[in-house]
Amino acid sequence: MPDTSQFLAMPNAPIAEADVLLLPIPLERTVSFKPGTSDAPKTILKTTEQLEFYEEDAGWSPFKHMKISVLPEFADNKKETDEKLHSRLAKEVAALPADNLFIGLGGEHSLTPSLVEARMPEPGTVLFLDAHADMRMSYEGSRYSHACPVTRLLEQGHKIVMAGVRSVYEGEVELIEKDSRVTLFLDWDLRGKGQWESFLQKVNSLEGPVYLSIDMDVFNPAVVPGVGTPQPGGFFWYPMIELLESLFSRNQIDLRGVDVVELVPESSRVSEMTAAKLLLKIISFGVLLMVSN
Ligand SMILES: [Mn+2]
Repeated sequence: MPDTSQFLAMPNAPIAEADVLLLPIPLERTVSFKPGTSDAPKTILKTTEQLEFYEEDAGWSPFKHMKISVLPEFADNKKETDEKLHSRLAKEVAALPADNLFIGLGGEHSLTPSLVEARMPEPGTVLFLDAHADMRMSYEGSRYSHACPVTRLLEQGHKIVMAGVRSVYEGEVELIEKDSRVTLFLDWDLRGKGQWESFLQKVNSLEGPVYLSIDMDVFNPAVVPGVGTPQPGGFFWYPMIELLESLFSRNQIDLRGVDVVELVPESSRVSEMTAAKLLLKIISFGVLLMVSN
């Protein structure tokens, strides 16, 4: 029996009928600091049982109007090489219907390029929210490390808008400075006068195919203490909502997919509740965007 969870304890719709497809990906191969992200998809989905059906920011009950399907977990076959695993992930996601809101629930950040390859084969923009720049060529021997996804995304030909970054090494700074395809909003810079507004404006001016990747370590550790590689600073809850509203109110974008990665469940359960609620917001705003397009 494949291992299948539910969102808000609702029955899963048949894949072909679903407005929202959620794929749990409990991938954990290259985590470097705090382990446990392979437990995140199941724990976050279990936590969704505590959410309300009403979503107070958009002011509606999204599930009265849409169907969701939580897919069986993408299994990590430990005998498979990283390369084989990632190409199987891309292949399985590419085989899914495309006329829906797709959400990948990690698992470590190395899964993003495979999802983007499947959902956005032509050049587009990846909005990459992360405490780290994740731009190493390879890390601890693997090109498929959670420290490398941005490098893979650039190789695929995408533009990157990166925000919340507050931990970079010198080589990454040099790469960002010379690559005009990368726009960086350092976390500290977002605190400057008018900077947050210009970031929202950038998000609100995106056009064409767009993919959103949220590393939960973009949040301040007081909001989300449970992540693999925490960093002081970072986003609080309402700025994240504001950011999502800016992105999803933009009906010129063609949103190809979203992922939420790198959570590590912890004893206070605040981290998994924040991730569960973030998923509810993404689904609510994302379906409103699909309907308006
Ligand atoms: Mn990351």
